[in-house]
Amino acid sequence: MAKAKPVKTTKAKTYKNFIGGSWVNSASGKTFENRNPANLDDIIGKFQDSNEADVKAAVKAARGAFPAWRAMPAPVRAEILYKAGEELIKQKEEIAKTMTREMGKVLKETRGDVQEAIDMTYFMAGEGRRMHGATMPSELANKFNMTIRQPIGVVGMITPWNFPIAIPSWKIMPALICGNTAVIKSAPDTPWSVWKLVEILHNAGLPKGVLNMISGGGPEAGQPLVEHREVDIVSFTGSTRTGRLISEMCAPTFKHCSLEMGGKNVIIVMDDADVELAVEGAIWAAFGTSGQRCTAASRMVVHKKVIKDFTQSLMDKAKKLRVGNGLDSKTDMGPIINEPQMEKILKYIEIGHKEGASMLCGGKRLMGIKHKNGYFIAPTVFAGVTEDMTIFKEEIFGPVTDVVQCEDLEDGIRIANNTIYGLSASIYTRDVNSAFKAMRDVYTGLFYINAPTIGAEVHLPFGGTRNTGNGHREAGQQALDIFSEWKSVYVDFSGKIQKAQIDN
Ligand code: UN1
Repeated sequence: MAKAKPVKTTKAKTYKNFIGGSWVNSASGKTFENRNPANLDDIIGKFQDSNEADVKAAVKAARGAFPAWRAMPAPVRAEILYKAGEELIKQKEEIAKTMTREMGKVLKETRGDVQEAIDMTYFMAGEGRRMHGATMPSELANKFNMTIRQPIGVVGMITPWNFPIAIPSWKIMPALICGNTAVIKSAPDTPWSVWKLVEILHNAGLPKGVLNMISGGGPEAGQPLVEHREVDIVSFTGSTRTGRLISEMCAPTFKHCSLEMGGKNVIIVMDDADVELAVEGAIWAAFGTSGQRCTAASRMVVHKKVIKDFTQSLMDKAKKLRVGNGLDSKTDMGPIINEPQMEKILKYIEIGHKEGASMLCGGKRLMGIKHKNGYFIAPTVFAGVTEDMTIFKEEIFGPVTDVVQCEDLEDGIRIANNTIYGLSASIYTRDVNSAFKAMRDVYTGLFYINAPTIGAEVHLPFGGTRNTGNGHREAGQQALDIFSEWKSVYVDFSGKIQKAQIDN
């Protein structure tokens, strides 16, 4: 869980867990440090190193708060969300700056992260006055049928570091608007952003115990949260490996479990595409957030007729990206989140090399004066990548992308689908027929036409097929299906016994 071997220690504030409406220390009294991956001398704060005892206290608080929260009318619950949304708007710039210090991505992206949380908060607050069910005719006279949503109970949330406030909001806002209570465990690399969101919701008037927060590691705090018998739903975003373990832990008690996991996202570039537009999209999708997005484009599948131009331009533009501290307005790409992640990316680069792909640029850790105090990797482009290579198959989660040649549209679609994942895909083409064929036949949860693989909006469902997910969708009204259960209601106003399906 440690971020790095620190160089110096600056004075740091200690942040607490939030349980039952109070800010509290961890049961063990231990804390851990949260350092800036662009500058390891910069310490954001100390955070509680939570364990099972903290999980138990948090779940108990959430359970205790459930009956009253469930009974509160959804539009009244929504008022609290609206207030939180207003506060997020007020604090957007300050939150973005600290988030950049906390996890590295450039300021315009952390502003976007906060904006996404604002959008989600307002969108879900709106659901407080919608949350539609349906009314249906009955097969019997004088009988009325309808469906209503009901909250489930306590939600355990485990969130990642790459969208430190947006993704927690994807889980917290729909869970709360539906009438559930929750315990969120923040990612060890980004506890501040979650702390901030929780503080804002608390100040907006959330009743005690409705939302509880603990910080700490996966095995120490995440696992007891997933396994706690009073947790009814687990909502997780992170690696496919961890998601599989969580799914197994939830299975014995049929605990609901919503998983948002890895990707090996693809941009298909056809011979009739606006190649420069495709390159711009590729740069944004491959190197935005230093490639540390589940939706990052790590495979460029390019028609043989335009592959030369595309690759040349991609390489030229990747080389020009300015890598550095995300707070500097001249920086295009920030650092890698932590040392183990950086090592993992460098390992994949080495494997790409060994397996025979040609590295056109990047491929190494940056160690100059601007970089030596953080974890920076130069934007890396591999050409000549084939489908048998490890870098074609596995999620790297870093600033590394592959260029793969295709023969035609059918071949491009086939290569795009040759993956165990299915989060996001895109096609650049000017031919409407090609666009629609690819849209239909590429098996992913997100699909873009003439746009990169990133940029999902909060009112559309977000999630993926195959090993990316387990069938759920976050965001959009579809997120409500994770955090509520349907009840079918039959009202008989005939005053006599009526029997469905029985002949007389
Ligand atoms: C992620 O890729 O990890 O679609 C989340 C986007 C963002 C969310 C991405 N709205 O780019």
